[in-house]
Amino acid sequence: LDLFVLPELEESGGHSLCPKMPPTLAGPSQTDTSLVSFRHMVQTFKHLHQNGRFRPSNCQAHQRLAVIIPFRNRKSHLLLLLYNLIPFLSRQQADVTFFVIEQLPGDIFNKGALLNIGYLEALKLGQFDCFIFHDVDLVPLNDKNLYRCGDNPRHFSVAINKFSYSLAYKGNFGGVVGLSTKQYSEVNGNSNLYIGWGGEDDDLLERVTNKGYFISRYTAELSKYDMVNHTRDKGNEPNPFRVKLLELARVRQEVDGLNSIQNSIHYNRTIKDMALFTLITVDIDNDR
Ligand code: BGN
Repeated sequence: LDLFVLPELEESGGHSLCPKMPPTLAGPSQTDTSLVSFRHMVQTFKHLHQNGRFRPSNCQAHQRLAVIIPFRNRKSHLLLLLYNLIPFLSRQQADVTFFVIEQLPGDIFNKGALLNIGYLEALKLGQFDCFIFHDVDLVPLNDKNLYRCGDNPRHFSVAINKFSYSLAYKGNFGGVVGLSTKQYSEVNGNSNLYIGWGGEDDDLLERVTNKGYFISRYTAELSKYDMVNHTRDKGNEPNPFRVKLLELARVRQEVDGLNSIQNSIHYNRTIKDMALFTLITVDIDNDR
C-alpha cells in the first residue's frame, strides 16, 4: 500500500494565527473555465502546496480542513472544481487537504459510504478539525462563503444557479456541507444504505437534528454556486427505496454509519498521492 504521511500541524509553528477575517477576500466571482489540463493545474499551483496540503505561507490557519469529494467518471468537473477551489481557499487562508473518493465502475454509486470512507481514511493520514463534503459539480462564487466549521453543521451550497440561486427546499442539506470532526463522528457519519441517487443528504439532516444541532447557513448572496450542467450518471439511478429508508433514518442512526461500514458494505480501497489531492479508489461489491 502506497501510504504517505501528512506533515504534522506543528510544522507551521513560528507563525502567529491568521486574522479571523482573511484580508485577501475578493467577494463575488465567476467560474474560471480557462483550465487547460491537469498538468497545467499542477504547475499553476505548485507554489501553494506541499504533500497535497495547501496552507497560508505567513500565518497559521485556524482550522485544518479536509475536503472530501465523492467521484466517479467526472474528470472534467473535478479539474474545473479544483481549478476554482484552490485559489478560493487560498484567499480564505485555509489549511486544506483534498481527498477525492472514487468509486470504481461495476456497482451502483453509494455516496454516503464514500463520504464515510473519505472521513475515516483522511483521519488515518492526518489531523483534521473540519470536514467539507463537496459535490464535484458545484463551484462556489463568493469567497466570503468561508469554508470553516463551527458550533453547528453548516450548509454552504444554499444558492445554486440550477435552483434560481435559492434553496431547493427548506430541508435541503446537500451539495456542500461542513461538519467538524467531532460532529461527524457524533452523528455516526452518513448512512451506508442509500445505493443510487437521492436521500442520503436528507438522512444526514435527520441525524444532525436528532443530535440537537441546527443547520447554519450564510446569506444567499454569499452562498452562490454554479452547478456544472450534466446528464444523469449511469450507475447512479434514483434509488427506489430512498423514501422508505428516510422514514427510519433516526431509528437506524446508531447502527448504520461510520461504526458499521466494515460490516454493511464490502469494499477494497487503494490510496494514491496525486500531488494536488489524495485519491482514494474504492471498489464496492454490493452482492457479497
Ligand atoms: C431531493 C433528494 C435529495 C437531493 C435533492 C436535490 C430524495 C429523498 C426523497 C424523499 N431527496 O429530492 O437527495 O439532493 O432532491 O436534487 O430523493
